[in-house]
Amino acid sequence: MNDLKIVLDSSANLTQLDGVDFAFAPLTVETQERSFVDDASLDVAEMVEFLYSYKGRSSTSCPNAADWLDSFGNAQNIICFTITGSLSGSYSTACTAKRLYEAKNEGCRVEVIDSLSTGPEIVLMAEKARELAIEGKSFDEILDGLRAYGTQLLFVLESMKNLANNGRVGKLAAKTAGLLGIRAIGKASDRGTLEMLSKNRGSAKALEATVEHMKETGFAGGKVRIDHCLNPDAAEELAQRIKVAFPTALVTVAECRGLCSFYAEMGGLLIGFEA
Ligand code: X90
Repeated sequence: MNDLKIVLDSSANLTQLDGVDFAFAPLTVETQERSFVDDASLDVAEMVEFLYSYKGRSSTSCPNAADWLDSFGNAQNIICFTITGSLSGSYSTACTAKRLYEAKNEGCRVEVIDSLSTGPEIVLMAEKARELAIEGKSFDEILDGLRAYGTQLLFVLESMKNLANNGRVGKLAAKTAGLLGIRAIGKASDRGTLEMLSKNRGSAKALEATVEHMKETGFAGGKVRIDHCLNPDAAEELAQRIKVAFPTALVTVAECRGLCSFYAEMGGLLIGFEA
């Protein structure tokens, strides 16, 4: 299929995807003083520094149907991936946009897929869709291929304050992160919620445990994508550890954009992988 458009929301941390028609719809990070639209022009580091010292209330909001329609443009065949519908309204507004778009544009097709995840796991799914499109597969064959594709997401967080304050995780789970030097590791559950796996003291221990959790979660040496929030050193060290444990692993490192930076917070890592 040479006319597939891939559309995501900004939770995927992807502003560009070569070889295929592509767009993304931004989420927004809001504080009482400033609002940050998570588009390609956002200065993520500046936002994270601001939030780090900001003491007031902050929250996020998902794209509305009009934002999604903008990113659909006038494409004929669209696959749209959203952040987990269990924690965000993004999936629901994308479904509304799909109904409006298909009603208005006869013969056009939009498939909305709830990733039940975020960040790098969405990117793996989008790259799989692109690969199948470039191979010449039909729309339905691409959807079948995506259903058969197994991926997982782990996270390593130094603070879960914003997740807890916005009701995306229980206060008790959030308490373990945020203690000095403690990193909480968890995964995206199969219901698209946060599932805690372990707490670890210090960066080295946390990265070692992450590789172990990847094994337990079914990783055997395929594609891995690590998105970090202002923590390139830990991301690189984790990439090295993964390559030592799995010589066939193909590891990519990238930066979180605004939405994931808000929730993963300074130092946070998100690891998407094939499993
Ligand atoms: O609609 C909105 O305002 C967006 C709400 C998003 C809430 C969760 C974002 C999580 C971002 C943190 C760790 C990974 C969690 C895995 C979830 C399945 C990243």
